[in-house]
Amino acid sequence: MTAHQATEMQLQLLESLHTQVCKTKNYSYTYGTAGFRDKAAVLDTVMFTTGIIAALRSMSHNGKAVGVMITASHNPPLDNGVKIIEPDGSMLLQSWESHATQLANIAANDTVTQLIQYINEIVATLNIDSNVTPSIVVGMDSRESSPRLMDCLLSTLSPVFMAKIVNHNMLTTPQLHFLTAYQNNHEPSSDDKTVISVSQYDSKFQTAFKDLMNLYEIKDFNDCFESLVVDCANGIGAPQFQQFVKGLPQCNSIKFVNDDYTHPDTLNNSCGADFVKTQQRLPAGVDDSLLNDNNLYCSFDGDADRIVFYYVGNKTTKFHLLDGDKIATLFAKFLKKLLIKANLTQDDIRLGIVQTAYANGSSTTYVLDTLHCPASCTKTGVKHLHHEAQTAYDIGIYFEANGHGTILFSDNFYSKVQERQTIAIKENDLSSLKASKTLLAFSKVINQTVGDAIADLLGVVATLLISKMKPSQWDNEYTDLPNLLSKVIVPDRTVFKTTDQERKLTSPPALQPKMDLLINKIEQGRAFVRASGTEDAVRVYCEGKHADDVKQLSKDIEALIMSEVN
Ligand code: 16G
Ligand code: ZN
Repeated sequence: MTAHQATEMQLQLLESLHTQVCKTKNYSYTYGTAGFRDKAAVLDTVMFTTGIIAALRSMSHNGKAVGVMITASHNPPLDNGVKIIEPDGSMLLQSWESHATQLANIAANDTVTQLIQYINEIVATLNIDSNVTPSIVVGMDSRESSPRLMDCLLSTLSPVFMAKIVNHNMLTTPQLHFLTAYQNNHEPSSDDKTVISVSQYDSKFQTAFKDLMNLYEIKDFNDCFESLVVDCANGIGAPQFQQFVKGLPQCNSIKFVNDDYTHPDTLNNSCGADFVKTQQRLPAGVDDSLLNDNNLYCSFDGDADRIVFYYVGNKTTKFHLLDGDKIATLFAKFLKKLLIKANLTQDDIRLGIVQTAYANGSSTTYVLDTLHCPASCTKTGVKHLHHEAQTAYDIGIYFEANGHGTILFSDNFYSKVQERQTIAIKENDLSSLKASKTLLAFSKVINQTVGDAIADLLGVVATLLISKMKPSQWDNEYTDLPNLLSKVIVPDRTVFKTTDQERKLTSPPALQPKMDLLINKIEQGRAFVRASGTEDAVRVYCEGKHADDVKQLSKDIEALIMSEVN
């Protein structure tokens, strides 16, 4: 719809919907690191405008399906949020983030005429064909506010934009990323009655996992651990993964905790990936009956796009975290070995790891010096890591330390491995043949659209089982340097500006030189400060050889920040 083409009726409709739906006024919104996030109570206006932006984005892609997910991930139950997914399953193109921000702020602070004017501006500047019918795929997490916000989101799509809508209701964020891409790749013919649903996701990843297990004749987890205990953060990952594993006989021994998604007030409460990673301890619900040093444990976050693993040490209940850095290095070691077995060199297929400044220094040293793989560092936020993995490597393994990540395999990867497979068949080189087959089968277990707790879990379990590796062996590959993450509330976090992938502050100007003096005083010291993209605070990360030094460094930097901003 554009003003010059819209009928008078459509304009009136938009005006009355704007009045009905956008109750939050005089408010400032930002499309941040992972979309809009805020208290659910103020998100009606944002949902209304996100529907409009998603429709325009789909039209700009000539009607390809665009996804919209309502979730606030690991945030508390009363928060919510929304993000837009590109037709290929990746995150919204960065240049559109400012359109999303501006439209939300106009809807909250200006008149409907200005709103329509801005929509027209987007249409004109981006040369969008207003005759195209938009196609939108929507989903939401299990929060109490999600259905209400879904109504706000859908309010304009049918009446004003006549959009084609596929509503998947409750599902995980990565499932929606996958199904958005799936819908665009499987445009049904007119006589095809296939309904796109989560069952396509399930069967794709179940089949991939079964194929990989069959290649190694693996029937259960027994070689590596007794059971796998999955903490679902009381979120949507619980019913989705419970349904998923029904199709997998190898996964019979999985036990679930914190799977009460029907009580949204318990979401992320003392459980889930964020709790386990930041508190470095077991989540609620893992009681004595589940504590076993032969078990492997993992935690999803509220929308199941993050995962961390852990185990409890021998004879004590000492907690050992296997975070995103450990997952990335596990995958890198496994895949590198397979490449060598398949007679593929680093020149044929470039395997690399993408991390952020939060990666433990030991993990980076291990990647470079032990695995001899290249490592890149990007700014925080999945879109940055994803982009680097896609552009710099053929096997781009990207993970944030908090457990958010996946692996991207390039076209060159597929063609080179297939080539090697043909040669191995000709030469009857069974070891190389099996390695090539494993590489191809493993790539199918991974959700390449975005980090996915379910797919990453399958990848980790398969890697451990094939490598016959116990959780403690995985952990012992390298030892994390002691580290501390804290946050400081400041009057205005926007004055904190960084460079060098957020590893150095440029503003306030006096802070970095003062921090450097403190950092240089401790052994293997490293620290950085950055403004959070999701909370009104600045984050301080410190690491060093000795835990006491790290604690002191963290305190000193917090004090420096306070003296600088007050
Ligand atoms: C968002 C990001 C996550 C990042 C976190 C940092 C996505 C999908 N999620 O949750 O990757 O680690 O923000 O939060 O990009 P911060 O800016 O508050 O430290
Ligand atoms: Zn999440």
